[in-house]
Amino acid sequence: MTEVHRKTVLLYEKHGKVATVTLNRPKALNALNTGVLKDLRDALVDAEADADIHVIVLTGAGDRAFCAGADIQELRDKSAIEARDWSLWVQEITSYMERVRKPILAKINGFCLGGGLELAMACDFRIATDKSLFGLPEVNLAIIPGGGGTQRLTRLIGKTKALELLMTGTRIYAEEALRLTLVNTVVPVEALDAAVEAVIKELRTKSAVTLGLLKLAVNNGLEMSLEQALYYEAECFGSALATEDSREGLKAFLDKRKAEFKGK
Ligand code: DAK
Repeated sequence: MTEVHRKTVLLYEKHGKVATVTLNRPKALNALNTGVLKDLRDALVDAEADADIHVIVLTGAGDRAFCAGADIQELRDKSAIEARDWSLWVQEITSYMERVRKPILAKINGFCLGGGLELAMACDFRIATDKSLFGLPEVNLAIIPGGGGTQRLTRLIGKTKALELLMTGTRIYAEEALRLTLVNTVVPVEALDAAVEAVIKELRTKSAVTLGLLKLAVNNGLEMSLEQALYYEAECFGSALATEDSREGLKAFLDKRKAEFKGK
């Protein structure tokens, strides 16, 4: 069954085990304003709470952009205090994306710039068309990324290239983004749906609860010392072993049959 919630600036659909969230301002290249970000947060909260949803896909409407960044008009009109409060609120959304206990796939076709790339970097997979363009061009506006861009880009591709992209504001094509391990997969536009489906199909064979634990172990562990992170991994391992699904997975292996997971 497909459930569609139509909102002006964001589309939120559930089909089978997949929730698709579409940034829906194609005329403004899906630029992020407060309305989009509020609806995005609501959609993610709903998808996380819905036990039927296994995977979340985040994408942009139209064929030109995933998202061209924060809405420059809205940014320009903010006072210093409004900008600080907005900043904290936006950072909370991207951090929440990393805590959502379900895989989030960014499906990218076209511009993926500024705040758009910041959203994509908070996702767990980035699957892009070969015509997609990536960058953090904030320096050209005499501002800096404020939605996690300076930190997540550095963690994903390393300091040398991160500083180059941040300081020059250069846009790179998907193939270069792939080389830098900024994205997982690059395909021609006509193969994008199939590439996303292939990842979803693979993830659906896994236990949802295990995927959630893996995501927490990686994302939270990255912020700890190695010693703390290893301890945290052991705690997550303990939680994984306590699930019904792990009992089923281990037993199915010994029974030489395919496991059937329930996400519990
Ligand atoms: N905001 C608002 N409108 C945008 C936009 C944006 N970021 N990007 C494009 N648009 C609008 C254009 O104004 C234009 O609207 P109309 O003139 O038709 O009404 C329409 O989208 C089509 O764009 P163009 O006519 O410019 O199309 P082109 O093909 O010529 O160029 C482009 C495409 C992507 C190269 C160009 O639009 C462009 O350079 N856009 C701006 C890209 C950019 O600089 N992005 C970074 C924005 S700053 C923070 C969190 C996040 C951020 C900051 C703080 N905190 C939590 C504190 C993030 C900041 C940013 O993202």
